[in-house]
Amino acid sequence: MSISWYPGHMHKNRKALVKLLREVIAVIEVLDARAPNATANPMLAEVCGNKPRIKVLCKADLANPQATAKWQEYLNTQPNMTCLISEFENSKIKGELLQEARHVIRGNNENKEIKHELAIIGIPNVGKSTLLNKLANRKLAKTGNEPALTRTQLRINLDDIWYVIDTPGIMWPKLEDQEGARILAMLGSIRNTAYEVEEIGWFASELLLKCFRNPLAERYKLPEDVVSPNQLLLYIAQTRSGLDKGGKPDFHKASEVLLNDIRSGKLGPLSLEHAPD
Ligand SMILES: Nc1nc2c(ncn2[C@@H]2O[C@H](COP(=O)(O)OP(=O)(O)OP(=O)(O)O)[C@@H](O)[C@H]2O)c(=O)[nH]1
Ligand SMILES: [Mg+2]
Repeated sequence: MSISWYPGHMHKNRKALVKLLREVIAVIEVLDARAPNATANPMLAEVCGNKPRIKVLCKADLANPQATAKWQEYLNTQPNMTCLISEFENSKIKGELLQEARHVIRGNNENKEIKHELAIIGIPNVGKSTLLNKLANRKLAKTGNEPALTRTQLRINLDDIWYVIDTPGIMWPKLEDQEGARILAMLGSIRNTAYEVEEIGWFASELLLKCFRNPLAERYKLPEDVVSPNQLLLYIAQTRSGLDKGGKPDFHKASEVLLNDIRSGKLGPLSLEHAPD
């Protein structure tokens, strides 16, 4: 099944974003540190035009630190762009972001009379609202592990000069790269009505067996003869998620167990993409 997810509210939110971006001095583009390429919305480059972009690799605590550092190094070489890293339990991102934002306006003379706005943008469920709360030092925006939770823009002032706006996550109309789309589904950035859970469970099983065998084996106490996606999901069904009403292994539930474990970091740090050399 081909994955596609661009509901009407995202089209509306895209229009609102275009309007907002006319006002802001820079954009903070949030990416998932585990897959900075797949979680980058290609439509945003066009929407942002020449606005300075500060990319923030969020959920870095769920990724491999060396791989994330390489992504940061790579993204910092791109024109008109700076890259920062954010982890759940680490609040240094606030100081770093404001330092970067001041750097952006330095050429325009930081005028105490002018208010400067920064928009937090990105695809759903990458950590935009969590970042806003970190910048505000309190929970002002609703957060949660489900895509498209934020439905309207939320503007807050950090001090007399700086304003930050949280925006709803937006996708783009056609997901040309279906491999990337499966990664997005696996990480929870796409609503589960837009894909077959078992298909993504199978995709995740194949990828983990190939590239992350050790954490997988440790989490599920996996016997060595479990080598295929079918065997892995069957094993999870037998040992964890149980049987369906007909007494057969429930592959749907097994897929959900695996996907929830990936999303919440129970398999340890997973970097699914590597920065170009
Ligand atoms: N481990 C970890 N989890 C995070 C981090 N940032 C966000 N999360 C979790 O990821 C989930 C999504 O976070 P949100 O901030 O709601 O994501 P969002 O980008 O605002 O999502 P939408 O509003 O749907 O577009 C929540 O369960 C957060 O607790 C992080 O740095 N590390
Ligand atoms: Mg949000």
